[in-house]
Amino acid sequence: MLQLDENKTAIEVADPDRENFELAQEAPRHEQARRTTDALWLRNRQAIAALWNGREALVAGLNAPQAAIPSKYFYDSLGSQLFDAITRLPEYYLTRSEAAIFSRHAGDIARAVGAGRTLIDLGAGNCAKAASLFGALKPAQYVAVDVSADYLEIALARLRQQYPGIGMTGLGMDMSEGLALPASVPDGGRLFFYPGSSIGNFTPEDAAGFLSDLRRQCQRQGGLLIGVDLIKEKALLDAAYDDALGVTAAFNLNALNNVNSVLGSNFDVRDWRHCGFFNQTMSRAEMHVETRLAVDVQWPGGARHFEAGERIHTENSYKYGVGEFGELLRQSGFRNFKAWTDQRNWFALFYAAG
Ligand code: AVI
Repeated sequence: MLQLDENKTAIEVADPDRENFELAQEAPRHEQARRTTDALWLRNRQAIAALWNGREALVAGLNAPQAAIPSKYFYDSLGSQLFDAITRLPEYYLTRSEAAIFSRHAGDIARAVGAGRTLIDLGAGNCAKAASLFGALKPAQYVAVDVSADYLEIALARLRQQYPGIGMTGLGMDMSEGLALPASVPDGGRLFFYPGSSIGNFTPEDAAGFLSDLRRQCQRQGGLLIGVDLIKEKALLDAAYDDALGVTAAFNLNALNNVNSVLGSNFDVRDWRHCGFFNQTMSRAEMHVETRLAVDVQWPGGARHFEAGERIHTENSYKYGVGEFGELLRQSGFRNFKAWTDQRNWFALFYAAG
């Protein structure tokens, strides 16, 4: 088990083999980069199709005794913008804590990772986080993956102008269906980037499955840079998932609008309220939508009655200890890792060599 010294914000478990990171200068950047808008829109249609094909699972979730909506339904175009706003809220410390780690330990992180990688940004959103690391990490290529491809395209259009030397590809993809990278993504020197503690949105069992999949896809000289939110005082976590302005509430309730457009259902958002809190027993922040009154919701081929006060579970966000997450990485097949934390020990960034 790892111990974190309060005054020490970096933990080294084992140094990655430095020679392994002499990489990819050989990668023919421009040939390997696919940057056409057409390709992106094709994949966008695939991502929309994935949500569409997920309708069966969505209906099963709505009909379950404890109703649930998969959290991928947060991220339509409006949902992605609301999430962006969440990251700027005073209560939502995660993004700022992670940024503080990057700026404090940039040199150390860059040395661990090595230059010339294919940076594969999982859940890229507005691509700002990865772009802020281009200077330090010096990737040869950037592959942005997100379920909301239209949002991605806007961000990539701007980045291509700013960084003409980095080949850029956008993939509109639903990663909850597994990560199938196209052949245009080189298999050597992959650096998977999974910031923001998105791994917390998987159950620990599913997280182990996802991490094992990434480990397999690392292949030659690959690695994973991943952000993880740490267990902390309940009041801080309650506020982070139920902010004073109600932005998280809008983000959560917007899932009902997205479900309406995918399923043709008739949820009336005004009938529902947001619930967000930290469940200490399960070590996870939970989000639910709760009916203000008894409602009947219909969709083509189905319907469900909800009693007043009934909830639909929309998200879990698991919180870990540093040692506990290190163990998960190890179980998932990563050989060794390094971890850095912010000064308050609220958040950790891990680099795991494949
Ligand atoms: C994307 N994910 C890491 C966020 C989280 O904190 O679990 C989503 C979120 N849910 C509510 N606020 C933010």
